[in-house]
Amino acid sequence: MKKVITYGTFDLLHWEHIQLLKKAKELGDHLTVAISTDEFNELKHKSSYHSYKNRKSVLEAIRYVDEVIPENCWEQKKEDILKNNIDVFVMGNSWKGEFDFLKEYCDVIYLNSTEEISTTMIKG
Ligand code: C2G
Repeated sequence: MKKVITYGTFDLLHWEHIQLLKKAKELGDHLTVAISTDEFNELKHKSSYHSYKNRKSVLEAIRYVDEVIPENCWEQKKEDILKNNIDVFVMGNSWKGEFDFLKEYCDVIYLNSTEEISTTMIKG
């Protein structure tokens, strides 16, 4: 079974998030999403409208998502990949190049998105 992982806050889910999750799932058979906890969001200087609990339940309702785990820190990716036997790490191209160090452990793919939408824009 080919396992894929991606990371993010996924607040106020919009169609570009869905596109990313759909394309990520198409790269394998199982998609794990590591969703930023409220505490980690503070570290990212990012406030989310919805709580971790609510953002997690929304993601779990999406057909492309097989498992949701917490993202507590920047440094957990290598351990997550090894512990969960991940084959492919995927992020939107807003992160292009940032996680190339993970190529030692799995494939690293940055997916194009028009980035037309941002949660901040939706919040208004
Ligand atoms: N994304 C996208 N298009 C958008 C907005 C976001 O493709 N219009 C992608 C981002 O590139 C990311 C994912 O959707 O891969 C989640 O985006 P956010 O929820 O904004 O998460 P982010 O703040 O990028 O946190 O350790 C990684 C971080 O947790 C990523």
